[in-house]
Formats: sequence, structure tokens, C-alpha cells
Amino acid sequence: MDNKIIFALDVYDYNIAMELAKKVGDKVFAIKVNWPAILENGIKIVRDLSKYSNIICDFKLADIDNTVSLITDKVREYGGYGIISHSFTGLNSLKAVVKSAGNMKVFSVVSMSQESYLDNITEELVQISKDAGVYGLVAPGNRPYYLKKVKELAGGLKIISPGVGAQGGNIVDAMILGSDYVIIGRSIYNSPDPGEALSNFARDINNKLNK
Ligand code: BMP
Repeated sequence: MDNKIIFALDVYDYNIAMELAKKVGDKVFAIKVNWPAILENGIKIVRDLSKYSNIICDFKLADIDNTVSLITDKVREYGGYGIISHSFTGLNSLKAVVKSAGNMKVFSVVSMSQESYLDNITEELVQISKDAGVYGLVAPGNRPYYLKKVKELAGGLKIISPGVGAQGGNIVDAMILGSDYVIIGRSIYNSPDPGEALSNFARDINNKLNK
């Protein structure tokens, strides 16, 4: 079940990024790009990478409505499949992201894979996210208490979960607790054989699903 995995492509180098995308892009649900790849290469890399997979731009938007709209519009123009926003900025800002996203999927962060102030307000953040009309939530795959809590509150919203692999979370545990897609970066791109690393995660999921 490779397509339960979102590959976090946190590299700077254009050629390395393209090579990795070519190798694993069709075996994952999406590739997530974050500031490292964008700062080095510009937004154009989103269009180039989208030849190989759905591209989710993890910009963790946290600004006023006008600014988040400007950024979201750009991601849409360059063929993004999805965008990640914070939700602590409140309903108006998150609504602006959803509006500018059009057909793109919006995921909002409601709990992080490391302790943060968001732990005190997770419930409110899920509510803001629902009210804004996002497609999915980001909740940690390595912190069962918070993942379970978010799952209970999420209703029909998809849950995507970082924290698996390098940050200590286990892919099967995360899926049992409610992750729809698991985000994995270092454990794949730092592996001597990224394709094999990905297959190993996928095999773990398959074994679990076939039990
Ligand atoms: P890795 O598997 O290498 O730890 O990568 C996790 C990815 O998920 C990184 O891109 C990171 O920025 C992102 N992420 C996270 O680790 N924790 C969060 O709470 C939210 C994230 O987006």
C-alpha cells in the first residue's frame, strides 16, 4: 500500500530532488516539499516535481488573510496538489487559504510531532479547521495521545501524520490510531536505497492490513 505514504522531500539540490522524485514519485500518494527545496530552487520546482507525483507545499502558512492568499495563489499557479497551513492564525486566515486554494487540498496543522503550545489548544484548532472547510489535518504519528485525540475530533477530515521513522513513530501504530497518510522524509531520502526503504514501510502497512 505505497500510496499511504507522503514523501517529505527535504533536500536543497535540484538534481537530487528530481532523482528522488523520479525514483519514488509513482509509489507514494504525494511528495511534500518544504522550504529547503523552495529556497534553493524557487517555486518552479513544484511544477517540475509534479511530473512525478502530487505535490503538497508545506509552507505552514501563518499570516494575515491577504498574504496567505497571495502565497496560495502562487502554489496553485505552479500546479500544487495541496498546501499546508497553520490554523492558530484563526478562521479568517485559514478561510482565505481555502478560498484561494480552489481545487487544491488544504491541510491545517493542529498538533505537532514535537511538544508545542498547540498542545493546549488542539481542540479549538480542529474546530477552526472544520469551520474553514479544510480537506485534512496534520497530526503527529509519534505522539499517540494527540493523534488519537485529533482522530476523535476530525469527523470526515483526512489526517496526515509526520513523526514516523526518524522521529521515532511507527507507521503501523500511526495508521491504527487514525492516520490516513503518513509523512516520511529522512528515513527514505537518507537511506542508501530510498526505493527499498519505501518498500519496507509499504510492506509493514500491507502486513498489517492483511492480518
Ligand atoms: P522526517 O521524516 O525527516 O522527520 O520529516 C518529517 C517532515 O514532516 C518534515 O518535512 C517536517 O517539516 C514535517 N513536519 C514534522 O516533522 N512535524 C510536524 O509537526 C509537522 C510537519 O510538517
